[in-house]
Amino acid sequence: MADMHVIEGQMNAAGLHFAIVATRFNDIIVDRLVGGAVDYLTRHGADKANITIIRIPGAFELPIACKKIAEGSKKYDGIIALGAVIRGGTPHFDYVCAEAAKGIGQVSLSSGMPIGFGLLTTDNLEQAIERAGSKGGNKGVEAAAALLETVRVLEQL
Ligand code: INI
Repeated sequence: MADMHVIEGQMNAAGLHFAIVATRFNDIIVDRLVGGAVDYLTRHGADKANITIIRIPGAFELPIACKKIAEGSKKYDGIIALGAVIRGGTPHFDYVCAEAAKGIGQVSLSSGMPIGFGLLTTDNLEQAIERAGSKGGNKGVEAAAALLETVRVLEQL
């Protein structure tokens, strides 16, 4: 039997341009996600000069910022969307999470721009801390890794 043809992404960020969109809301957590994403990209060959960090108010604003970046110019090969929504006592959490996740997905599909989804949605601050560089890993690193792999796969399709 002939060998299968397998397409997969090389984890090499050299020469690529990235936009990291990060919320100011819960910045104590989000700054750790940003640090993780930048660290991952540079350790995989990205030039720091090719990484742009864009700060926005909260997770609800992630889709519109991603849309503007994706459609506004051809400056970037991919976007990493970072934020943290932490459940409070009201349904506000559910609306913000749903709009952010749905909106980012829509922007990615309609624009064709790959977006790494690094939005923490947790019940409390402790769970967020766990996923921002402690025992649960770092969601910013995961989003950067997924984005890089996706960029490298899409360029072969
Ligand atoms: N934005 C977040 O990024 N995280 C949150 O936990 C959060 N909570 O809990 O309210 C939050 N709200 C702000 C929202 O994203 C918008 O910035 C705001 O509603 C103005 O549009």
